[in-house]
Amino acid sequence: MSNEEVQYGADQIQILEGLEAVRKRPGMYIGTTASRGLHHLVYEIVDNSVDEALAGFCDHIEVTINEDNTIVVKDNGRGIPVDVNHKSGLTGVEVVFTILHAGGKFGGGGYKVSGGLHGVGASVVNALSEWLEVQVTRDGKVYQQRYERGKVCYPLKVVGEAPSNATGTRVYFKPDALIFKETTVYDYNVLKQRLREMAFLTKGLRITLTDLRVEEGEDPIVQTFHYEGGISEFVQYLNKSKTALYPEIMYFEGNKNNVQVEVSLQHNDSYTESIYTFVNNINTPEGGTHLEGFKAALTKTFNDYARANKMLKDNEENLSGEDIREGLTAIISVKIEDPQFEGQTKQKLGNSEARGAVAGIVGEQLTYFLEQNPSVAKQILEKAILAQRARDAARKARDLTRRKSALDGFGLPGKLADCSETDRSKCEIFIVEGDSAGGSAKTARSRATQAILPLRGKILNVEKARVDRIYGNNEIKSMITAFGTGIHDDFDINKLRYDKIIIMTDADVDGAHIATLMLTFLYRFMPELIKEGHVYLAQPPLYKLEKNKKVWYAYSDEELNKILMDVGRDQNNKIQRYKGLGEMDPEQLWETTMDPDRRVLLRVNIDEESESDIDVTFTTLMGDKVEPRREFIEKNAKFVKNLDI
Ligand code: TTJ
Repeated sequence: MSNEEVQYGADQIQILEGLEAVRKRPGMYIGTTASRGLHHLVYEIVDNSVDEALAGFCDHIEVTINEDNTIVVKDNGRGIPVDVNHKSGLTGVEVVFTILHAGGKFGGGGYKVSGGLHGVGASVVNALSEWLEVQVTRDGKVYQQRYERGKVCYPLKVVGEAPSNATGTRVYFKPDALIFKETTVYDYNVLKQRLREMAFLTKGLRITLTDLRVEEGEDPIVQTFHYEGGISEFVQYLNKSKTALYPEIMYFEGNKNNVQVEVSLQHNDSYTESIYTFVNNINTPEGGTHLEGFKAALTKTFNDYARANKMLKDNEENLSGEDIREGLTAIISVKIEDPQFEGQTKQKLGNSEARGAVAGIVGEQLTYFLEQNPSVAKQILEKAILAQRARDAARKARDLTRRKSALDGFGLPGKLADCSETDRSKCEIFIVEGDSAGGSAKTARSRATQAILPLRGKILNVEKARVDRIYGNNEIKSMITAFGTGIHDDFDINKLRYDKIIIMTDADVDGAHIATLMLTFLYRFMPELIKEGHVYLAQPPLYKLEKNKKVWYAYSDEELNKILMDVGRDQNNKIQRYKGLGEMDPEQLWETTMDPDRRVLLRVNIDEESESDIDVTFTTLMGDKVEPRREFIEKNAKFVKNLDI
């Protein structure tokens, strides 16, 4: 055996040990072996092709999900080098797929994508695949190599001829079911989301996703993502369902401190801020230095412009960053050689050079843009000045409710009919739609433990209003003071004056809408009340049935039918359909909806899994003693709250 062969053998053992380590502790390399990790394999391979695109040698990547959940990733780049690297004695291809951390970086152009769990390389995918086949097309030939659970099956070999100008790389793999025990089934939408994002972030690149898992005879699902405008089109896409404040989408780019920076932005007429940040095409949900640089430059540039153009007078305060970012949609994308990730989940950029780079480029180019587009500048600043006034007004309104609640009791709203019981755990408050129903409820209630707060008409939709209107709204102010908990930073659940907050509305569409608006307010401003189970919906009946001096109430059509089956359908039945709470006299309201011994309440829950949906779990609460009078079917209903993504 020659010296060289011994050397080769020793390297082989090291390589196998490396990939074996990946198989032993896959979580260390891809985070999880659940569905997320399975999808991560695809991104890991695609990242290599994106690098080739960034280097300027590839403009099309095709990803295919085969019928058996194997994956093909194919690009039209230069092809992974096939010649033997003298140091390792291995072909470029074998280095890429068998040596840890040797992600496709062979000098020249592009940025190595690393940090977090990304950029761990194709060898990790290889190690975690039952088998993987790579084909490289270059120099008029097609080369191929196959691996099984990371082990080389045969040396790289020529398997065919190719047109002399064709080049590219194709990887075909099957995730190992021994590793991905939970699932080996790909979710089209998950891949779609990420591949679309990658296409937005790499302008000009075309990414095609094909799903072959369709019924026989049906066409495969094929989608192509291709954005010549890059992140400007990303901003346009995010603002699609909103009303833009001005038609222009700003785009700034440049290179500073070895950081490549791209920023795009446009305001819409909403009040929320949506900024998404990326480092080497990886999302950084916790932001970091690039985001800090962006915010600092935005705040300074707009204030400077406002002063220079007399939109802010000398004696007026600067606009806050928050005011300027009201309704802003923005994408910040930086590329950096050696990104440092910080924070709990390693999703926050730490490199300080990124702060200066983004601030410098945005500051310079935004200043120029505003000078060239004074009408856009004016619209943004007018919105920001309104936001500033709203924030001032909100602060004043909040101070007011704060002072009132400090007086405990004296500041209670005039319309509130409070209860006399001092033990809070026995108290409940009914929030009632309309003054007339409020009047009946006040007559019907048990004074000791039940308080009534009537609200007039529809309450404000807090999703669609600025803070000053929210805090200025009388119905909302009444609720805040009645509950006693304070709000926001002052919120203290221990000060809650009632154990149960019961929303009582008509059993019709309008009533349901009002209840939804109420829940939206509570969810946005006092989510703890819902999380701690203090919020309920009253259930007024839909029908009253009278027969031979006996009375039944039905809470649904099915229930009415059931009762009619029992008592018999004949002309002695007197059926009354309630259209609103106001149609019931106080006694009926008490019997059917308010009496703790007879009523049915629904408790409102928040599903921890998807906090964006408020789940209303239908639960019977039949008071403390009596056994349930009627059978109750447990149901779930959803008040879906569409949060901005
Ligand atoms: C590197 O520089 C020399 C010419 O080839 C460059 C290269 O490696 N390009 C390249 C790699 N293009 N595509 C890849 C690639 C594609 C897939 C699907 C998977 C992997 C691991 C790499």
